[in-house]
Amino acid sequence: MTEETKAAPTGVDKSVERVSLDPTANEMLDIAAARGIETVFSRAASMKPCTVGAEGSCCKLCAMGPCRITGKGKDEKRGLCGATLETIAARNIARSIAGGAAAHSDHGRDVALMLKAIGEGEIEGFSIKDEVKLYKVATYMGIETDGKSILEVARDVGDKALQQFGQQTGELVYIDRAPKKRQQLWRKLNVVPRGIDREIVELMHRTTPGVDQDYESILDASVRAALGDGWGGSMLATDLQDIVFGTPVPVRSSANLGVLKEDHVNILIHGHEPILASVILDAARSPEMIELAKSLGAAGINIAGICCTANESLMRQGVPPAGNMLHQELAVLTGAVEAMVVDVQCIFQGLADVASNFHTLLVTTSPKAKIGGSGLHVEMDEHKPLEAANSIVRQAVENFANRPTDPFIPTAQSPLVAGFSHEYIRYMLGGKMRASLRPLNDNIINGRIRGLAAVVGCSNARTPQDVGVVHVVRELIANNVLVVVTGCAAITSGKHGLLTPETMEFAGEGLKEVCETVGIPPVLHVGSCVDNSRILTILSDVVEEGGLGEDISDLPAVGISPEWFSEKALTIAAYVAGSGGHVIFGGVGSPVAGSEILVDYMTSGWEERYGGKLEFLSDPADIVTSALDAIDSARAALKIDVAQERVLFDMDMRRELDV
Ligand code: MSK
Repeated sequence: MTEETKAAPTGVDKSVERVSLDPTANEMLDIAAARGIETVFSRAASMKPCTVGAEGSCCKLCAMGPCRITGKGKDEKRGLCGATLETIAARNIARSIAGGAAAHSDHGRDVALMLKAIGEGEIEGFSIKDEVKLYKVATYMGIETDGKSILEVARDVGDKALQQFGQQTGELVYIDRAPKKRQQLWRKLNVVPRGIDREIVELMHRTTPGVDQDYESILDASVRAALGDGWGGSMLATDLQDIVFGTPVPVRSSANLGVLKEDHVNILIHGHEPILASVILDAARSPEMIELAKSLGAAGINIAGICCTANESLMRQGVPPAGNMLHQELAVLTGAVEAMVVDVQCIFQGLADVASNFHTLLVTTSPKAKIGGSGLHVEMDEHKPLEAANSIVRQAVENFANRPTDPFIPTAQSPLVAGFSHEYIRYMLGGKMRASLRPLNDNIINGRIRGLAAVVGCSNARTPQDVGVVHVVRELIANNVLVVVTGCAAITSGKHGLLTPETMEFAGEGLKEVCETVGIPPVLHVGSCVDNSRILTILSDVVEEGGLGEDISDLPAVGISPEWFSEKALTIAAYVAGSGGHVIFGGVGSPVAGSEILVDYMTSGWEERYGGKLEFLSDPADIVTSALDAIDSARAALKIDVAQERVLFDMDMRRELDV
């Protein structure tokens, strides 16, 4: 935290005290408790999760159940149809993976539809922001560009992208972007995705009662659907968003609730798709709206973000994130938010209840995501999005007059640098003419950088907010591991001051030297949830650069989600493990913990099959130990292992993490 927080109001409910590493969150929960407003945090304190469901041992797929397989001798027990515990647990996680893949990929589909419509001149106010990337993607897709206008190329790229969703046979085009050895393995194992939608639908079919009853087969199909997301839906979302909204380059901003402004109309944008952020920003910057705001006594209009809409708009327009997923209700509790405008994913239904205690307008905008209640639904016509945005911003501005006289905006905010797209990382390391990852590979080989870690994913009200992410990131950089962050973990890192060049002070000597030379922070913000695909691209590029093996599974690299909550996180885990990555999840434990057979298969079984694995470790210290062990084993196998001391936290660092 860079600034002192204001004294919080009194009326602290001890049951929700210190549920976050972020003092700002605890302050806002004091307000909720004092006013008797329920939040996700207070519900987490009063409602216990179902332990049978949590470990994947409950089958509710048919009307003979639900069948709960628990207790002594559970491995011998069966559901009414005879389903074994491992089949039940495999079906449960498979359906979560299908759900996550559907969410990311449907997001990608909407961007493809948008690009095609831009190419056909059907969307007002949008053009192609990154022409270089448009041509690069056209090349990936084998699209002829000679003699075509930019808009015609955009139309054809949009079309080809849309085909990837409905394709029934063959291979997704982006599979070719994986290391050659990985592609061969996928073909041998018959897990190359044929079409993005096809794999998701087939996974739902397989897991309906009476179809696939072999846990290995169910999990192979899960990996296939997840690969269709990682190397398909999500990768397309990332690429096409860069084409339309611009490929991110480093940008300065600030994170936490202190970015809200007492004398401004505050509009929060929340969800996942950058189109919402883009048009709301355009509307809010129009002289007409600013004039209206001033005429009503505000100094201006302030836009801030929550969740991945925050990441998308932060990276491209410098919009400050007000917080990660668990901050959505806390932001409304300030009483200083005129409108919370949402699109899709990670939006709590409870937001409507919290907002009803204040003047805040909760505005849904997607036909796929309505909340009901007292909220407002202003559907964004994809062909005329600015019309809806103008209407929303106008209503938000007019709502300024209804703001309570006693809003409480904490002052805490931390400066940050975000926007390290994989293109920018290459440029940063090699310059415009020789953009390359060579310096990165060389410094991994010489041991200055011990390895790479992607710290990604959510926050979860069942575990203290931010503790896992902050602990893991700080310990890894102290041990010379270069960290990239996405999603809510990126916002968490930003809130806690880990996304600035000054973070070097916590880095090990080798990593610090590299960061000083290149001029980068040791923790790089690379984007939103769908931008985990950028991490796949970076890993493939590192392999291709040479000197660190022939496949992603050879790299001294790990993927970690210390505080996951969403099924989308499980999909990411499955596509990273299926791509050869060692994945570690923290927080709430394994969703297949009920079946030892499945736990073993997704660790050692997957390691044997894919060279990657998924393990669940709830203690952040264990996560760090496992991550460093995985990195060191990979270094030893590559014969680049130089003995390195494990750096332990000093007392000050530990005290800061002590919750
Ligand atoms: S928003 S999926 S809580 S990262 Fe992408 Fe955050 Fe997880 Fe949603």
